[in-house]
Amino acid sequence: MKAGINEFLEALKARTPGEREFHQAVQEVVESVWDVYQKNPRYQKAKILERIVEPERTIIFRVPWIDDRGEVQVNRGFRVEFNSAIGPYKGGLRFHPTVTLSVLKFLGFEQTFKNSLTTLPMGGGKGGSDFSPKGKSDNEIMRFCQSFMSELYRHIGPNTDVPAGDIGVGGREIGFLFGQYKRLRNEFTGVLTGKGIGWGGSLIRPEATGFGSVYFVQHMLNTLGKEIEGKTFSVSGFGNVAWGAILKINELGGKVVTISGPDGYIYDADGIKGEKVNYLLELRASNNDIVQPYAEEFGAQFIAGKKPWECAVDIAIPCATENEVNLEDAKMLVKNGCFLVAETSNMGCTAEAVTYLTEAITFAPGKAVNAGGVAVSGLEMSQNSIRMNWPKEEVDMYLHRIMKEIHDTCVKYGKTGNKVNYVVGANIGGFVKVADAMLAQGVV
Ligand code: 2IT
Repeated sequence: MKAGINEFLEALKARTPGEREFHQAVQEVVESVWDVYQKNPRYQKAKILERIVEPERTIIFRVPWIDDRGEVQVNRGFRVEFNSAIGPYKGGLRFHPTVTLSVLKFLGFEQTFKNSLTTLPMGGGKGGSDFSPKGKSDNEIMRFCQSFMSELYRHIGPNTDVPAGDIGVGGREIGFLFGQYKRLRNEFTGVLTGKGIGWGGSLIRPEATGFGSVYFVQHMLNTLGKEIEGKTFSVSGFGNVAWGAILKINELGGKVVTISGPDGYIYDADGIKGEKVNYLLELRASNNDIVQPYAEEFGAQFIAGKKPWECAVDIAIPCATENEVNLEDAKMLVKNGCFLVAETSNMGCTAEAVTYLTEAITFAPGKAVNAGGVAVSGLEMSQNSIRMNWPKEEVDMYLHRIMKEIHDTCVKYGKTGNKVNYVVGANIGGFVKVADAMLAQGVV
């Protein structure tokens, strides 16, 4: 690592002790943009890097609620408003016991560059809570969402900060959150995305992250002279993102043989298709956070306590959570013939896995591959602003176009010889636009 980078990261770590996930996300970006930064004295003079790693605002609050037995529960709520240089803060809410300030700072930081890559005017933010939806009743989830929004509502707005879903926050939770916001503000506005179709949501938003990821894979394959038809995929996770990706892979003639949960993974040699894909939605709605019931329902294999990366496939699409692919997993994938990894979870691969995969095969990072989700959130905001609903063909057409533009940006900034370094391309492409906007707006 270059001495300057090391010095920068050491100073960051001293200022933000223990924020491991945040440090990991910053290190990847700083390593990618360092040379661009060194060549631009205006960036340096304006201390763009020092400013860009500091959230504009961080809100941490108590979320008290009453469970079904009448007992008081207390969780912690967060909203990290990271960067508003190119638009209102935009990014999801995560409800999961692993949520910490460090996790949300890494996510908000990533979101800033991801949103920049989408070409739409959205800044970066992320929020959530250490609340675990697992095993909770719908009423408990509603009471939690209402309490969470009773504080959050004063910090957000359609031109200020527009949250959406992430892990543990889907259509049901967005509904409860939106209802409480509307009640408190007495305003029906596009303050959240991922809304239901009948009340301001956008067609294709539920599918968008998965669809966008597969469109991105199509472009990656094109540059290699290959196509999706006939390829075998391993997918991790079983939520909304995995569901969308699996739908699109099937449509394009690929075969998906795995999904996974915290309990282990499913291997379905016949392919996860047809009614099996819709079953994923039932699994998620059950609030149990396990995939094993799939094996019982469809007679597939369940491998307890393991990750799907030990299976032989052509292409791997991690769709679950951060650091779900480590160096050992990455080596196993490559050894078994995998030639492309499209990271669809945010920071789904450890730093070592990213370095290894980038050298060994073709790898693209989450902030490029999974940007279709937030891109369609941006389109939902546009539709809300003009009080219109676009047909699904139109939304899908924009999504296609945006994923192609993100791929083009990665190629523009990341191509050396005949190989594309998608990590470098995405980081520089996302960074330059935000940095230039910060420069133009002065020291704020
Ligand atoms: O990580 C992400 O991009 C999301 N969870 C979606 C964010 C959004 O605002 O739609």
